Amino acid sequence: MSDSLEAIQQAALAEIAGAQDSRALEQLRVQYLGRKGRVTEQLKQLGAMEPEARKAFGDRVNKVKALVGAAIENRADTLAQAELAARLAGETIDVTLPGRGEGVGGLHPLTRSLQRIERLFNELGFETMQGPEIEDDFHNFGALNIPELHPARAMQDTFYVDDGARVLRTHTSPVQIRTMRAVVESGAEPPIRIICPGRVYRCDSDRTHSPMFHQVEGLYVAENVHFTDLKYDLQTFLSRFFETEVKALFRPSYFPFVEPGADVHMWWQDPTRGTGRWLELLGCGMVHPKVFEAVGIDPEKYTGYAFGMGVERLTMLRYGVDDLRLFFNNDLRFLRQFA
Ligand code: 2U9
Repeated sequence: MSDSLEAIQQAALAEIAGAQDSRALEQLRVQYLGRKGRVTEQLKQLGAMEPEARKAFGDRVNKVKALVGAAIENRADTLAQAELAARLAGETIDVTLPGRGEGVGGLHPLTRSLQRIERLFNELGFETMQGPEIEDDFHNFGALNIPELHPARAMQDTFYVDDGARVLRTHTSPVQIRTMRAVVESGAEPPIRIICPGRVYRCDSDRTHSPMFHQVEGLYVAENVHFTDLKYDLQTFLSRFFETEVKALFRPSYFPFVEPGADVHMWWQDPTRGTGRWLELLGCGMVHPKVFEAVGIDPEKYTGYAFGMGVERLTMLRYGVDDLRLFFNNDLRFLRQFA
């Protein structure tokens, strides 16, 4: 065997034995047996040799090639076994370790509030109704006596979809419209006593406004429904919701879909300072005759009251939360306090 072939073989076997991973081994394979590898290069000498010598040298080169190839295969098996053993050792699970305990989830404060409001009204005889969050102009505006040029329709308040053909509902009132229409179309008559909880959308965002928030609206339609019924029912609800005898104030206000309309305030006593003030809670009023006409209910025969409240606002007051965005950040330190 020529000196350099012998040297190449020794070097190859030594390096292969020392290869630490399959990548290094692959590099050695290229370095020795590749098309331009050190063993392959030896074959170039064949051209300058006598036929006798050529055959003998060719045989030697091929033997070295086979030897180095076999050494690489061998080492590859060893490395693969070591790598597998290392992985298995790393993935061992100690099944005798104690468990970490089952984390128990809790309801979001808004969900709790929403369910609580709904339950309190169900107890007063209101049935829960729901409807779509994408609405058409008639159900969200037209039927509610919100005229074409009313500011509530302006771009800054309403999210339009389908090139303005439909809207994300700006209140849950379309559910009341749909319910009254369904009653009329079925040939039935009032009384109707419903509560409509759900998501609503307005193009508005700051410390006290979120582009998506929750409302609960209510509607009671029957013969001889009066403003006093509205006052009594809301007073009852508020005292139960805040778990104290709420002092309520009804102050005249304007909404296109009610007449008369009112804002409801409650007296808020500061226990530490001994002072107090009126806080606005919700809006309400007697259903506007035009709304009854739009759905086909006779306003001469029936009257009704309606009210609307923001669930976030009521929840903030009940729990003393001062930033609306806390409800939507999903910070567990905040949420866990309600679990
Ligand atoms: C029909 C007829 C009348 C629902 C009403 C309010 C007054 C009101 C606000 C409270 C806080 C909206 O979320 S908020 O910003 N709502 O003040 N809502 S009367 O009146 C209706 C609804 C449906 C058919």
